[in-house]
Amino acid sequence: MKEDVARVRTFAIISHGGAGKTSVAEAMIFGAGATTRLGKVDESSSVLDFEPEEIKRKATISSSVYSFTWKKQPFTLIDTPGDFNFIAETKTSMQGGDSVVVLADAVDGVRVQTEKVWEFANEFKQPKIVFINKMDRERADFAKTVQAVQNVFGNNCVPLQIPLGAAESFKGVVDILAGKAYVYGGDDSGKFEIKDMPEDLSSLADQYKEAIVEHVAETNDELLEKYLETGELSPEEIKAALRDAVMSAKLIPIACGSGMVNRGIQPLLDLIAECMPSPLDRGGVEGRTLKGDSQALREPDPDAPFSSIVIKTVSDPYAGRLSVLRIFSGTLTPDSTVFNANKAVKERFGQLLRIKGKNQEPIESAGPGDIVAVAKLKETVTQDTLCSEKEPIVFPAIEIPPAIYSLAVEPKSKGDEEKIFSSLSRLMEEDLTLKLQRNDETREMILSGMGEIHIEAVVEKLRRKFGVEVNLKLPKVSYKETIKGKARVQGKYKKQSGGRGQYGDCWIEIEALPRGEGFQFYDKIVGGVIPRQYIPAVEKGIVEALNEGPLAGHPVVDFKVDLVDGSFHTVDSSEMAFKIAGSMAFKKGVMEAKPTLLEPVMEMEITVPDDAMGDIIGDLNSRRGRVLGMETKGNKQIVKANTPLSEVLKYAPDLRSMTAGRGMFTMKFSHYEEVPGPLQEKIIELAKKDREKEEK
Ligand SMILES: Nc1nc2c(ncn2[C@@H]2O[C@H](COP(=O)(O)OP(=O)(O)OP(=O)(O)O)[C@@H](O)[C@H]2O)c(=O)[nH]1
Ligand SMILES: [Mg+2]
Repeated sequence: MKEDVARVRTFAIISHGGAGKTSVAEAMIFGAGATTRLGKVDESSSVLDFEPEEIKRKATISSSVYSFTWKKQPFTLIDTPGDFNFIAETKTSMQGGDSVVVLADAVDGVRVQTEKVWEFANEFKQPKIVFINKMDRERADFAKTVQAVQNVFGNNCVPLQIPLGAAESFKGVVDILAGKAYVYGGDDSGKFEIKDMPEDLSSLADQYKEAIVEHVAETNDELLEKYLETGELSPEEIKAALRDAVMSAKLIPIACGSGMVNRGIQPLLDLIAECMPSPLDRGGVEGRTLKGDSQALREPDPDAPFSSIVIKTVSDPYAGRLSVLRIFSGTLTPDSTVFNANKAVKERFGQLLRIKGKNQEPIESAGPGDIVAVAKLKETVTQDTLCSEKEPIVFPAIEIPPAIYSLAVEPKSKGDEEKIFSSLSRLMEEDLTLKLQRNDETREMILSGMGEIHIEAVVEKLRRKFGVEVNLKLPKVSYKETIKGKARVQGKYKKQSGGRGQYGDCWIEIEALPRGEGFQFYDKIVGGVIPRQYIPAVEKGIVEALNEGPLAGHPVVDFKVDLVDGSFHTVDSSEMAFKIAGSMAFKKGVMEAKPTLLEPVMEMEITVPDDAMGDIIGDLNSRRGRVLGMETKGNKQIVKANTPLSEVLKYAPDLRSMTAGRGMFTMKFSHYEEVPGPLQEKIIELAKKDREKEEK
C-alpha cells in the first residue's frame, strides 16, 4: 500500500575512507536490534565488511546493503567504500538510495573524497544529513568540524545536536529543538537515558536554534513573514517545516556521535525517520520508453508497473551471479519473470532475497524503496533496468569514471591465459571500472582500473574466487618505427646451387610519409623487368616484414615504397623469391632512410587545486610533457597536456601522492611522436637484448 511506502527509508552512508561509515552502520543495525552484537571493523566482526579483501585492509571495497526495522519503519542502509579506488562502486550503489548520511570526522574533518561523493548526492538530488563521527576520539572538536563542514558545503549545514563533552568525556548528544540530552553509559551497549539539557549548553543551543529557525523559515513565505515580524516560530511550526527544509536542502542537519562506542546513533536514526525522504517524497523516477524513445515516469506505487535498476552484481563461481536491485515502482514476488529493458530479454528467477549484510533471507514480496537480491540472472549486469515486460522503461545509466591505471597481467603458470580471461570477465561483471584488453602489438593482457589498491584487490579476488594466480607488471609501450629520409635500395634473393634455384630481384625507392599515413605501395615497373605476377609478391613481402621493424622490432609506419626496377630468371623466379627480395629491400631501405622510433603520446586533462599547480606543471615537464592550456574552474585548475605514455604509466598513484588525493585526471591516446635521440638508443639497446634472450 502507498501509505506503507511513506514509511520506507533507504539511504547510503558516504564519506572519504576511514571516517567510520561501516562502524556507524554497524551501530545502526545493532541499535535497531537487527544484530545481537556490535560488529567492529577492527576486530573483523563486521557483517558489512565481510569479504576477505575487506577484512585484510579493514576497509570497505564492496558496498553492502542491510535492511532492518527502526521503530516499525522499514530502513535499508547502503554502506559504501570511501576510497577513491572504488568510487564507481560507491556511485552505482548510491543510486539505490533516496538520501544520504554524510560522515565527517571529528578530528580529520572533511576530506576531498567526501566532496566527490557529496557531488554524487547532488547529481542524484538526494537530501543529506551530516553526521560528525568519532566524537570519542582524542582531540575531537565539534565546533571546529562544524566550521569545516560549513566551509566546504555551505552555511545551510546547521547543527541540530550538540555533543555532551568530547574525546574521553564524550557522553552523548543534546537534541537542540527538543532541549533534551541523550546520556549514555560507559560501554558500547548503546543504552542511554533522556535528561534535560545541561544548563551550561543553553546559550550555545540558543545560538544554533536561531540558525535552524532562520533556515527553516525560508521554506515558505508565510513562515518567513511571521519570522521576520515576530522574530520567532513555535516548536510545532519548526518541526513541521524542518522536513521540507531538509528535503529542499534549505537546511542540512548536522548530528554527531560515535559509531565505535555507539553513542548518538538512535537520535540519528530518529532524525532519518523524521527528516529524510521516503520513495514517495522522492517522487516519480524518470526514464525513457523503448518505443518512440520518449520520457516516462514511474511513480513509487506498489500497484504501478514494476521497475528497478541493478545497483550491484556479485559473482561467485559456485553460487552464480547475484543481482542486487533497487525497486522504484510496482511489486516483485518470488518465481517471477522480469524484463531486462537494456538487453531486451526476459529473465527468470526463483527466490526473492532481502539483504542483511553478508546474509540474505527469502521474502514473499518487495516494493518501492526496497533493495533486494535475485540469483542467476543470465544476461543482466549492473546498471541494467529490470521492469515489467508489458510496460518497459529504461532508467538512465550513470557516468562511470574511466579507468586510469593499467598493468599487464600474465599467468603464474603457463597455459592459464584462457582461465584468467574468463575469470576476469566474471569479475568485470561486478566491477564497472575494471577493463581487460589485449594489446596485439606487445602481446600483453592489460588490466585497467582506478589505481594500485583496486588492481591489487582484483588480483586477490581472482585467487580467492577462481584459484588463478597472476603476475602484474607495468605494461610495455607500443613503439613504432618510421623513416625520416629516403633511399633507393636493392633487394636480391638468389639461391642457385643444385636443383631448382630461387631468384628474385627488386629495386625500391622508400620515402617518408606524414604521420598517420601508414604504408603505401606503387608499382612503377616498366618494360616487364619484373613480370606482372610477381609484383604483388614484393608488396606482400614488405607487408609481412613491416610488423617487425629492423630498428627495434616494432611495426614500421608512415612510408611509401615505389617499386622501380628489378630482374628475373625464367626458371628460378617464384612468388616466394620475390617476397623475400621485397622484405630484404624493405629492411635495407628503412635502415638507409634515417630510421627513427615513434612513441604514443597521451592527451591528458588534469584537475588540481590551485596550490598544487606549480608542482604539477614542474612534474609534467620532467615527464617530457607539453602543457597545451590551463583553465580555472572554481578553486581548481584544469591543465591540458600531451605527455608520452612511457612517462605516465604510473601517473594515477603519482598524482594522488603529489596532491594528497585532491588531483584527478583522464587520459586518452592522442598521436605518435618521435622519441628523442638518447632515449631511442636505450630502447633500441633493450630491444636488442630482448631479442638475444629470445633467440637463446
Ligand atoms: N575512535 C573512533 N574510531 C572510530 C569510530 N568509527 C570508526 N572508527 C575507527 O576508524 C577506522 C575506520 O572505520 P570504518 O568504519 O571502517 O570506516 P569507513 O568509513 O567504513 O572506511 P572505508 O570503508 O574504508 O571508507 C576503524 O579503525 C574504526 O574502528 C568512532 O566513532 N570513534
Ligand atoms: Mg567502510
